[in-house]
Amino acid sequence: MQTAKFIPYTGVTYPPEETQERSKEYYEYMDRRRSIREYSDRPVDKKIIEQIIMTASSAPSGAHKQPWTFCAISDPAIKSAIREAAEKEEYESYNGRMSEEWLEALRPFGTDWKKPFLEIAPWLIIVFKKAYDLEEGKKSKNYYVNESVGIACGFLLSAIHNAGLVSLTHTPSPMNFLQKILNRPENERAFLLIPVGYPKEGVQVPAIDRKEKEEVIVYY
Ligand code: IYR
Repeated sequence: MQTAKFIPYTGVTYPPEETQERSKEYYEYMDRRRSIREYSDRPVDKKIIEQIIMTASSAPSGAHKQPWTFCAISDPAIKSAIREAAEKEEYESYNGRMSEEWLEALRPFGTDWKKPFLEIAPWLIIVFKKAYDLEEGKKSKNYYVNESVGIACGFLLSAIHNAGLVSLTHTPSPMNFLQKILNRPENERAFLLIPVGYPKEGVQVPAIDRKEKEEVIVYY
């Protein structure tokens, strides 16, 4: 049986004014993040990707199981294989699998089945969730897997934005081709595909607003 062992907390606290200022600045900084669908082919150093991923992996998780694997892909041949397979699925989705209501909801974003960013972005990070761990053939259960991996992806997106890079939360559907192309073990399921890089020069983004505080916060 394991026993609990505790160490001192090393996080920082700030005086109230500085707390006000920091929370405001962080909000304003994060509010400038946008999903980007057109990328430059400008390279991004592997060390940067590693630091971003380790930020994601610092996220809280059920029973601290960290039930995730981040596959970081820069190999052009693998990116091409992913693009080909993703576009095949997306073509089917846009031409019959998605409902008219869904297609209508996506119209403001101008998306279609073509996904050139999968080859152009210097990195694709594919996040896999692990419903259970597999070590030396032995299964052990993970907890709150979707919540944990979702939070880690949030950390990932904010780390990418903080580094001055851009990303997209892409969900080709179904995503099982990723498990095959990347030869992932049976306990891993693709969760999100996130291209990372610099935006294409002059890129435009959909003109959308975010909800006002009154629409998203209820105080009691
Ligand atoms: N997976 C498709 C469709 C799509 C679905 C949602 I919900 C979006 O917010 C955006 C796109 C695609 O990536 O085009």
